[in-house]
Amino acid sequence: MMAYRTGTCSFPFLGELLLLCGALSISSPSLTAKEPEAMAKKVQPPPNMVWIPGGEFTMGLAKSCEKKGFCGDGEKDAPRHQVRVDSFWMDATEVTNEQFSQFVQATGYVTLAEKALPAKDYPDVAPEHLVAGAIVFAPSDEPVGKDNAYLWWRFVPGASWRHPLGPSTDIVGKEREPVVHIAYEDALAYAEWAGKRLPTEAEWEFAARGGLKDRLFPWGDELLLDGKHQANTYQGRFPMRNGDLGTDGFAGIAPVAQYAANGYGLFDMVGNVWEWCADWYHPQPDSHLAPKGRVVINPQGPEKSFDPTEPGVLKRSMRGGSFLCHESYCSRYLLGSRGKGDISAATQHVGFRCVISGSR
Ligand SMILES: [Ca+2]
Repeated sequence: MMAYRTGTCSFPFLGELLLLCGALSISSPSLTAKEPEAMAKKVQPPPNMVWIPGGEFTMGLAKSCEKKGFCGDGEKDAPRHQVRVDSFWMDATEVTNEQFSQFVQATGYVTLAEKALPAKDYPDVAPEHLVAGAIVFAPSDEPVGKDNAYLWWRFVPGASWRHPLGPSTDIVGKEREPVVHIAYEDALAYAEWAGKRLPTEAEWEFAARGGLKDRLFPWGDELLLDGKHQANTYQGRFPMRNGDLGTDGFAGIAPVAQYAANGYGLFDMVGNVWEWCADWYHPQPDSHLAPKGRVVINPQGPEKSFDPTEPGVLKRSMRGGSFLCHESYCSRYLLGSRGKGDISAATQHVGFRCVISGSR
């Protein structure tokens, strides 16, 4: 992720509080005649969410990535281990512009990208990077190496979820596209308002697998199924101007739910936009380590952020890859592979979805 707008502040982890807000559990020692009816109302599925039955699974990249040469840069920080997660509800789709607009209209919330950063809090950041704005994909006019993402990203003043590519752009007609330019605290704020929380990495991966075991994608081990794309990624010359051929049906971001859902009814767990998870990022999180043969139960991530490539930047994990994932560059759309994001960065290919703990 980019280093723009990188701060030193941290943001409170609201997961535990939100767990309480979102719980649908029922307990009543003495039932009356009216209570069964009330209980029936309580266990109605939350709108636009699907039930993820908890269970045990192998977390991490499936070994089949080795045979296919897909492992790429995702393998080294996605070690395989056994994990068990409790059941939960999950948004069927990424949070859309329409949904985020409802949140903003109800609360007056202003996202991080819409606010200029105070110079006194960021003495090491150049003044031109303290203005309100966000990080936008900037295709190259010439072929470039794939080892320096700064070559195809740029900070655009005035870019935000309302203006994804800059001040002259808007989201009219894009109500069903996932909201983007969402910093981690923005995702938390939405989740709290909605009575939800962000998923842990373990929950996210368990859900993304859709009930299948040891696969590279929610639908199997091949990118295409019966010759057809199953997710919005990138085909063509990356990251060239007009290089995105859109063979999968979309050049750029797609509206949500344009491809088949996985086994749990979740859409777009691969591609389209990255999704924030609640865990701090660490390449080898202690919370996921267990003696061989033991199962890690409901891991919550490490206590601290640590990215060896940018050790001073606070980062949270993110999952799923985006519309910019290309086989020559990014293998992190594979199930089990991991992403990471500066919590204070708002970027064009990052969004989120929420979960609710509880029962049904
Ligand atoms: Ca595409």
